[in-house]
Amino acid sequence: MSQPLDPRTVLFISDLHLTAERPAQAELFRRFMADIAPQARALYILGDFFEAWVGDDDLTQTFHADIAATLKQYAEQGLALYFMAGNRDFLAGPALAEATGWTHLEDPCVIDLFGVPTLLSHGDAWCTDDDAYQAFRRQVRTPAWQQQFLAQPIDARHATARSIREHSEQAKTEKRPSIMDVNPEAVRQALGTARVTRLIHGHTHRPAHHVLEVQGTQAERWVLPDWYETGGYLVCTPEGCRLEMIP
Ligand code: LP5
Ligand code: MN
Repeated sequence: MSQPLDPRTVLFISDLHLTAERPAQAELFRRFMADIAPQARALYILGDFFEAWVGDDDLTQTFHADIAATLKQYAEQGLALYFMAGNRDFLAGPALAEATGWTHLEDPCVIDLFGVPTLLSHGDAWCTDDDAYQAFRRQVRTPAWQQQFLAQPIDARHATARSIREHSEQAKTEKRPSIMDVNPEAVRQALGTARVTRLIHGHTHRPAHHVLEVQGTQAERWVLPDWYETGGYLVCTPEGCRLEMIP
C-alpha cells in the first residue's frame, strides 16, 4: 500500500462495515489511513463505514472511539473529510461528526470534482426493485421511528440491530441478485435531474466503472468496493478516476 498519489488526489471509500468482530478490516483501514489517505487532499466516505450504528452513545465502545480518533487525527492535519450515511449507519449524528472531524453530507449530493459536477450517493435509494427493502427504508428513516429507537437502552438497540441483520441476511438469500442492484432507470433519472455526467456510489459491493447514456450524453458510474475480503478505493485527479484494490 505505498503507491505514490498525485497530491491533488480526492479519495472515495464505502462499505467498510467496521466492527470489533472483524479486527482485520479495522487494521486494513488503519493502514489505509496511515499510508494512502495522507497523500490525498480529501477523503469521502460514502456510507456503511460501520457495520451497524445504533446511536452516537456507542462511541463509548473503545473500538468505535479508536476508529473515530484515527479519522480525527487526519482531519486535524488538514485532510478534508466527508461522510455520507449508508443503510447501516444512517443514525450517525453530531457527536460522531465531532469525534471524527468529518463533515456530514446529505444523500445524494453534487460536488465539483475538478470541474466535473459529480453526484455522490450511498446507492441504496436506487435499488428501487427491492420493494421489501424500500418499505423498510421508508419506515426507519422517519424522525418519529428514529426518536423511538434512540430512546431505548443501548443493549436493546444492539439486540434489535442484530435481529434486523439476521432478517436481512435471510431475506437476501431469497432475492434475485438483480433486485439488489441499482435500477438503471432510477440512476439515469437521478443523473438527469442533477444534470451531471458522473456518479460515484457504493452499497451494491459490485465495484465497476459503467459508461451509460443520459439524455443523449455519455455519463459514467463508479461503484466502490466493500472491505470484506480486501479493501479498495477510488482515486480521482484532474485526469480522471480509477479504482484501486488493496492487495
Ligand atoms: O446491509 P446489506 O447490504 O447487507 O443489506 C441491505 C438491506 N438490509 C438492510 C438492513 C441492514 O443490513 C441492517 C441495519 C442494522 C443497523 C441499523 C442501525 C439500527 C437501526 C435499526 C432499524 C430497526 O438495510 C437489504 C437489501 C440489500 O441491502 C441490497 O440492497 O436487500 O434489505 C433487506 O434485506 C430488508 C428486508 O428485505 C426486509 C426488512 C427486514 C427487517 C425486519 C425487521 C425485523 C424487526 C425485528 C425487531 C426486533
Ligand atoms: Mn449499504
